[in-house]
Amino acid sequence: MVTKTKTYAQRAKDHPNTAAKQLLETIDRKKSNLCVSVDVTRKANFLAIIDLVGPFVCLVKTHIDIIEDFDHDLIEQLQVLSKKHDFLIFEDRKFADIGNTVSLQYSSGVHKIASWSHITNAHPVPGPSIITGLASVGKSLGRGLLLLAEMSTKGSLAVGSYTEDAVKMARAHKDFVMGFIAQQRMDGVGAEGGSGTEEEDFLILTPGVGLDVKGDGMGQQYRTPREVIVESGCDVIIVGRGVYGNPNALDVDGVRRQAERYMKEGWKAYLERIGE
Ligand code: 6AU
Repeated sequence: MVTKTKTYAQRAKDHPNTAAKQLLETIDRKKSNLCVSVDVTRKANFLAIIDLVGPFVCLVKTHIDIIEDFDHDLIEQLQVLSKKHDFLIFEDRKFADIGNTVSLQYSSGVHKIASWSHITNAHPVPGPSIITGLASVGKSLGRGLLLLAEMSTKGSLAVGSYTEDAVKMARAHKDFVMGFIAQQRMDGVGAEGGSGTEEEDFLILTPGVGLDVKGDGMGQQYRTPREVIVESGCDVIIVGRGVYGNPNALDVDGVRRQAERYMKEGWKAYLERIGE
């Protein structure tokens, strides 16, 4: 697997997808393949956690629709933090509807996701029209889309031919699809003759990462950064509760310490993968 052993910097150099290139460059610059998922419901907590983890991440992942006191100022402050700490923003919207509906959900409503989120994701379940619908809004803005080819949860239905078809859909829309939410590299998956496709470089962003526990009692399954980056060849580790802990009793030093810990583990695993 050629891509697996290339450095992030080498992959950034010629990457045709704007958002993928930006993310690879950020990873290389900050020596961090950590994305922190900030799944909290209050604006103050949300911004406080992002300011704490900012120095350690390449990407901040949001679920903007869970924030109870959302307002436009939150987006402005998020963008200020993105510049201050040099990270990209990924709204984990998991679009899953017809092209027309997702284009409206992406561009409009209260959240206007496309205007501030560099990266978003979608379930491939509606077929290729979900990509073209989202691309009609995001492509000219230089945004990138991740398809959910697999999920981290126990009993996920996104396996086998579903995953293969997701990869084929992405291959047909490489200008906008930058990669996958998945549990392993997708090189060669669904390719004719089973061969790897050297000219493609999809980024694999992987949730379900934790160092201290194996699950959350609600279907989530955790693997270590080493399992994800070295053994499965993924590119970015996505960590939520493992970093911020209990949002109602925020431990400021603890959040910083955990972010640094996951960043170091993720980078150590990457160096092992590329043979350094
Ligand atoms: O580390 P956690 O378990 O606290 O949070 C994991 C985050 C959550 C999920 O909505 C998301 O990752 N996620 C996704 C994404 C990123 O699309 C897919 C998946 O298969 N599993 C998963 O946990 O915000």
